Amino acid sequence: MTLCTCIKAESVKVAEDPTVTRPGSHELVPIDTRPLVAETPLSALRSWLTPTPLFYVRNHFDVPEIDADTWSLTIDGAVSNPVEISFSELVRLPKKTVPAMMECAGNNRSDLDPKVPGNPFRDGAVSNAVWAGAPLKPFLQQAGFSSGAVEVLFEGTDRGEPEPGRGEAPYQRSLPLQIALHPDTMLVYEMSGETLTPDHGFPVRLIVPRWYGMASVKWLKSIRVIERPFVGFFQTERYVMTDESGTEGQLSLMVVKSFVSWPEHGTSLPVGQPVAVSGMAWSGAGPIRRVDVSIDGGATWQDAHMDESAIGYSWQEWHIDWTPEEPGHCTIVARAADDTGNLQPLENYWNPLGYCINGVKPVCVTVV
Ligand SMILES: Nc1nc2c(c(=O)[nH]1)N[C@H]1C(S)=C(S)[C@@H](COP(=O)(O)O)O[C@H]1N2
Ligand SMILES: [Mo]
Repeated sequence: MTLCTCIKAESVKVAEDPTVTRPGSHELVPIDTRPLVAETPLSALRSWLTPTPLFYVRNHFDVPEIDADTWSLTIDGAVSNPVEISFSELVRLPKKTVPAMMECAGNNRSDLDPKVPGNPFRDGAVSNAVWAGAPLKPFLQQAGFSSGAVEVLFEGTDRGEPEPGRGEAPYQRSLPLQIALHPDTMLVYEMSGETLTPDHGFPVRLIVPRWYGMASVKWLKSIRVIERPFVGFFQTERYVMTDESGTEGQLSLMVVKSFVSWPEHGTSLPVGQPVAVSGMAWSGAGPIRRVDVSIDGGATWQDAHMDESAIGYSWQEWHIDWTPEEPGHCTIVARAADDTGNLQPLENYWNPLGYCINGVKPVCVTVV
C-alpha cells in the first residue's frame, strides 16, 4: 500500500526553502467571507482546547445582531404549557459544563477526487471547546410534550436564501425527541470560559455532542415540538447522503476519524532527533479504543499512546515517539478505531455533496 500523495518537488521545496510562505498560524483560514466560513489553522489543531478566535466558523447566512437583554426563547408546538425563557433566567440556573469537539460534515471535502461543490474545507473544519449552559431536557419536560411528539425543531435567528430562487428562510434543524432529551443536549451561552461570541451563536446556541456540527443550531430563537418528521432545506436536501451500503439517510453522528497534527506535511526532520508524532482522534459512536500509526506509508503499524485528555465529548489526543534513523522520505498515517468496532477507512468514500470524509490522510516528511 502506498499512501503518499507527494509530488517530488513538493517535499524538496518545503524541505530546502525555509522562506516558503505558510498560512498564518494565529488566524482563521478563510474559505468564504459572506457569510463567513473559515477553518482552524493546522497549528491550532495541535492543542486540545481550540482557542475561541481560532475555532472554525460555518455560517450559512449573515450573523444576526441580537441583544441578550431583549432576547427570549420560546418552546411551543405539541406541548401543554408553552415556555418562554429569557437570557437572565437561563444564566441564573445551575451552570453545566460539557467539553465537546465539533466537526463540520464537510470537513476534508477538498480531498475528494473528483471535486464536489460546497465549501472546499481542508483539515480544519473541526475544533474543540468547553461549553457551558443548561440542559434542554427540563425545559421540554416543563412544556409537557405530547405523547405523539417525534421530533424537536430548532430555529436560528439567521435567515436568507439557502439557494438562489428559493425564497428567504431561517436556518432550521430538527432532532429526534430522544436526542433532544439527552442530558448533554444543551442550551449554551459560554464557550471555553467566555461569553459566546457572535460568530458562534451569541447569545444562546444548541450543542448536540457527538453529532456533526449542523445539528448545533446557533442564535436560537424558537424550539417547537412536532408530531411528524421535519422536512426542510437543511434537513432533507442538505446533510443527507447515501452510504456505501446504498442506504440514504440524514447525517447524525460523526464517523470515526483521526489526523496527524505533528509533524506537518512537508517538514524536514533531522536524523537521530526524537519526535513525538501526534494527533487527534474521535468518533460520534463511542470512545476511541485505538489509533494505529505507520511511518512507512502503511507497511508496518504501531499502537499509539492515548493521552489522558478525552474528557466528555472532546477529542482523543494520541502520540508515538519516533527517532528517524536514516535520511529519506517518510509517509506517516494514522488510523483510529472506536469502542463499537468502527474502523477508520483507508480511502475516502466519494459522495456528491462531500460529507463524512474520514479516509486516512498521509503526511509526508523528509528526514535529512
Ligand atoms: N443558526 C445556525 N446554526 C448553525 C449554522 C448556521 O448557519 N446557522 N451552521 C451549522 C453548521 S453546518 C456547523 S458545522 C456549525 C458550526 O458551528 P461554529 O460556526 O460555531 O463552528 O453550526 C451549525 N449551526
Ligand atoms: Mo457544517
